[in-house]
Amino acid sequence: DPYRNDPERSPLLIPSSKKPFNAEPPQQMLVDRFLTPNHLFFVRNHLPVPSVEPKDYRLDVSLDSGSKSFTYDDLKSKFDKRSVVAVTQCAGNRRSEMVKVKPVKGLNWGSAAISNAKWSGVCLDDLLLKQGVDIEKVRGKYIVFEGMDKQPDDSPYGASIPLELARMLKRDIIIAYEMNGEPIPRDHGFPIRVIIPGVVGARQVKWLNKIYFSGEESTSHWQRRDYKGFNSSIDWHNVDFDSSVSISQLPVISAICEPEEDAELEEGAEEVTLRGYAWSGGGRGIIRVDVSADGGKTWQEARLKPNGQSPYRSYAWTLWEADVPLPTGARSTTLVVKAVDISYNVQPDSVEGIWNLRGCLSNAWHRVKVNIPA
Ligand code: MTE
Ligand code: MO
Repeated sequence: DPYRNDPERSPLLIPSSKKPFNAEPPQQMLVDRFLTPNHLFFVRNHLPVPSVEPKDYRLDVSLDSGSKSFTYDDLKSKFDKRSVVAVTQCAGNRRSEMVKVKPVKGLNWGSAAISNAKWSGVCLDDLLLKQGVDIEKVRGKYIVFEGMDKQPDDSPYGASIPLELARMLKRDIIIAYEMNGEPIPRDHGFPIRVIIPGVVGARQVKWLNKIYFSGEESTSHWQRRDYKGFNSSIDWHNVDFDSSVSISQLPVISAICEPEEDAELEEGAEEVTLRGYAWSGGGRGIIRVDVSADGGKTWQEARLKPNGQSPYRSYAWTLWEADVPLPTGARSTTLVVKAVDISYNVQPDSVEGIWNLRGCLSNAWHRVKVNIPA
């Protein structure tokens, strides 16, 4: 069993697959805290979790000028420590809603394949500068990251982002050795992972051991044959993965985490309290969250809990709450949420129009049906 050395996990996590291990926390617990506790942070593994002894660890950074290896101690002691609070979200978050329209290939994620943590480590820029390299001048089109987890044919998990994007994010890309002030747990990339804030989870390579520049994207399955979007008429017979752009910065999303689908509210309840998250990729902060208790006919604004970041460089999520009056006499109703980011991007109203064969980017208005016993 290649998974026999996987770490122990919190019994609170709800698995969507066990080998490889994939799991999300209970959604109500997800929004109890601004920083998701490490043991509740959602897990997305494609392969067995590598066991790495810190003393044996090396990060190889290859450049035109030659390559250099950094030990775990080098990374922790030879550089300034930088932190960023950022969301990690799987492109498949909320996929289960897409499945209801038409089947898709992928793990059946609910609304909790997303978490928010404070990551600390070395700024990518500093790592390169140490080797005398200015990211503004480096040649190549992509920066490629490789992990230590391997497929049966020995090829590692890998991902890349355009150099242009790395330049834009510059000091915000972190080669992380800490998650919420602790060494990164094994499931989340011990000892080192890259954090690329505002960008899809798939590029935040865990168990990172190689960085290099290239004229082309990472050749990994996950870069070339997965994590791309398509229109809803594309199916597995006519899909051409090469024709679509890799997902990087994610669109605006929100979800109601409480109450949950099919919840029984209090007898004769006249009001309901909603709690949830909102977030957008590319550092775009959330400026408004609208909620409805009548299926989207009428709306009110939720109370936002400020995340402490600039709206133009907002990588953390925004938690929100709202007390909403329920339609009088109704025995059931649909609660809805939709968020607006600083670019005034909004969420699509229905999932039908954004359906895609991999079930990625499921960010339609989030609807939750609840019952109100008389
Ligand atoms: N890195 C490696 N090496 N192997 C992986 O399977 N999964 C990716 C990414 N980095 C993955 C990886 C995907 S698809 C996501 S969504 C995030 O890690 C999930 O990070 P988490 O497990 O810390 O929540
Ligand atoms: Mo993912």
